[in-house]
Order: sequence, then C-alpha cells, then structure tokens
Amino acid sequence: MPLSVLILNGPNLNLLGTRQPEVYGTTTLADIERDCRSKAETLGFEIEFRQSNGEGALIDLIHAARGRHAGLILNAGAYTHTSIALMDAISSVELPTVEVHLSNIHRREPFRHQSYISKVALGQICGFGAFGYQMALDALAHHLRRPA
Ligand code: CA2
Repeated sequence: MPLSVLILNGPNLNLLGTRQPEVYGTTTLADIERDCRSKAETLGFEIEFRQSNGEGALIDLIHAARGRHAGLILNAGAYTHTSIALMDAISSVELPTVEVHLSNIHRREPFRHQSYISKVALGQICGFGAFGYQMALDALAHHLRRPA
C-alpha cells in the first residue's frame, strides 16, 4: 500500500494568488495542490491536501493523521510564530514533519523569525515559493525510505 502524506495549510493561504502577489506570488493553493499530486505520484505517495483558517481545526486534522499518514508537510501560516498548541499537536502524534513557507521568513519582520513548528519538525524549507512543497515531498521521501 502506498505511503500517505498529509499536506496541511494554515490561515489565509486560501487567498494565495488573489492578493499580495509581490509577497506570495501568483500561484494559487489549487495550483500547489495539483503540483503536489503529480510530484507525489512520481514518489509513489498518496496525499491528503487540506487548508483551514482555524487553529483548532488544524489541530484536529493533525490528531486525525495519526495512523492514517506516514508524514506531515505543514505551512502553518502565521500560527507558525504563535502556536504552542500546534507544536504540541505535532509532538503528540509523533509524525515526521517538514515545515514549509513560501516566503523566506528570516528576511522578513522579526516577529516572523520565530517558529514553534521548527522545534518539532525534521526541518524547515522557506523562501522558494510553491516549489518548497515539492522539496518537502522529496525530503519526506528521503526520510521515510531511510534504512532503519
Ligand atoms: O511564507 C509563508 O508561507 C507564510 O507561512 C505565509 C503566512 C505568513 O503569516 C507567514 O509568516 C509566512 C501568511 C499567509 C498569507 O497568505 C496570503 C496570501 C495572499 C494574500 C494575503 C495573504
């Protein structure tokens, strides 16, 4: 059975491609989902691709991922910088997690330099726009196929 990966997107990412193209580009979340689906196929993964604006809803999706998915790719949006609750949810399910951001959060305002997600993630990919999701799928494939 193919390994399954949950790709989870946080607040305001549903607006991608419609506003602030100078910061976030013109790619929509639907474009990113389509590209993730074709990349996942080449890697032999199944994916579930979700977005929510709610912190609690994101936490519920992470809890539900336990036992259903082998890994998590998370762009938690602004909750990245604030949410101990999301960090705890990732710790609790013990799923290998790759953190993704479209923008290079370290070149932006100081309040974006802090990430609670990084403290529990395998690693962080940021600054490569939508391509970061493809990189995250490769990173998870590499991690999940490593010899025990
Ligand atoms: O760079 C990223 O991927 C972020 O996670 C995006 C978040 C931001 O709060 C993080 O610091 C970095 C914001 C997503 C907002 O997306 C929009 C898209 C179009 C128009 C307005 C917001």
